[in-house]
Amino acid sequence: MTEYFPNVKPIKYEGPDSKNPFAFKHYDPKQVVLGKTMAEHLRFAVCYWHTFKGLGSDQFGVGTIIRNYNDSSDPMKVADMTLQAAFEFFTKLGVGFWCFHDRDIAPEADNLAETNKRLDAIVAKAKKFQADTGVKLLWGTTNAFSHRRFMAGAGTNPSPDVFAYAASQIKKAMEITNELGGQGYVFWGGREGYDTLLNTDMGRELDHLALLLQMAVDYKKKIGFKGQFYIEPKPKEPTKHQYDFDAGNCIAFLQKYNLAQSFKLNIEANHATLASHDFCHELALSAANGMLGSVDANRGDLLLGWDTDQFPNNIYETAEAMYIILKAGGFTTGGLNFDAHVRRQSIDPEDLFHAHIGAMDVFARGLKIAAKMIEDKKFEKVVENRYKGWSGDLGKKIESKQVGFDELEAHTLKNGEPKLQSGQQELLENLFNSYI
Ligand code: XLS
Ligand code: NI
Ligand code: NI
Repeated sequence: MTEYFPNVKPIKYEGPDSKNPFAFKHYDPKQVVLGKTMAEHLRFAVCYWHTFKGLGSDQFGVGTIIRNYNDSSDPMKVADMTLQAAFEFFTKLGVGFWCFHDRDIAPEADNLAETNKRLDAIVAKAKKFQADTGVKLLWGTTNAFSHRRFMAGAGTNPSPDVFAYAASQIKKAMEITNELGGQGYVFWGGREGYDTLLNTDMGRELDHLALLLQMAVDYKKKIGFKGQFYIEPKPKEPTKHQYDFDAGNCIAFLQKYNLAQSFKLNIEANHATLASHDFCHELALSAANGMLGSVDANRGDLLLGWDTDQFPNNIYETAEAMYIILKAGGFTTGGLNFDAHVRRQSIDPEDLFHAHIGAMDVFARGLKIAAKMIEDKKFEKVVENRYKGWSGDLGKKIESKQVGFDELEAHTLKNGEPKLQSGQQELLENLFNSYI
């Protein structure tokens, strides 16, 4: 078999003192942290689109990256070689999972029937690679945003024919995800939004998006697909405004259309900042609503206003994120998918390894720090203490709905000004620093 990454041997854990750039310093898959191994906690996934199909193009220029698995004019030959390269990469890196869009693994043909045949051919091979390597599918999805037919959206398209096309693509993508034992399926509304209100019937588009999702829920039952459905919020890009703006918007939308039971959220760090939130806010809001499902682990650049999809490298952020994730019970079907790409000038195949090794290590460190914070219970006690009034007489009465405005007014008239307590933010930030 051709080796596509001949210069790289399987990546091993060598510990914090190692100077080997092709080794993990913190990610030790077998190390047990709070009762589970690091591999079980972190459930790392490599994404197919950026890692194997991304060639460094941007708004100002075509790709800069040349890969040996692209070296053919036959698109299915390229698809075959890429799949083989991908599984070599997954196993050398030692990740348990991968994620893909239908169009990443097999290119579109001239019509849907032919396109689906191409998919079937690749999926059969992927299934064999999965069985041989033990690498599993974290989630699958459809690309209903790149082709020109989707220029005005998929489920929110003004044309019912395009809606039908999108439904057909999702149907097939769900089937192949099921065939590959996918643990989830993601809906990212790439162009489900608008560019100008002058041509947009917003209420109708929202209704249609919900209809499409309801059909997917029905079809999931029909084919017995057991994976978890996720919505991935993003506020803008490519459209000016996307309906799945942020976690809060998605949750309200799902509740309005009675879909909340069938979905969780896939939170992407860079999408959070595009929505003027931060990654941890989106995780915490999802967790507070019982809807934290999976994560697209990446980072943006505060000075660039778009989805730069860089690899995560901020230990403060991964520590706080893992703290929230662990507090919410940890991942079940979800995991940490590196929806990130190397920079345009990182043209060597080895750069793909450096990117993932660093990202896995920074999340492993985050996990270790978060576990220590949980064991110490210091932050837990601070929060407990801050809300302790709610365990007193008045708090209990309010929470159990025994009192209303009249009783609360009487309480206030009797007791006067409430006693205040410090939020201690600086103290707590110092405490957090002491863990890093
Ligand atoms: C794009 C999204 C996309 C989804 C999957 O910004 O992050 O890659 O994760 O369609
Ligand atoms: Ni994403
Ligand atoms: Ni993104």
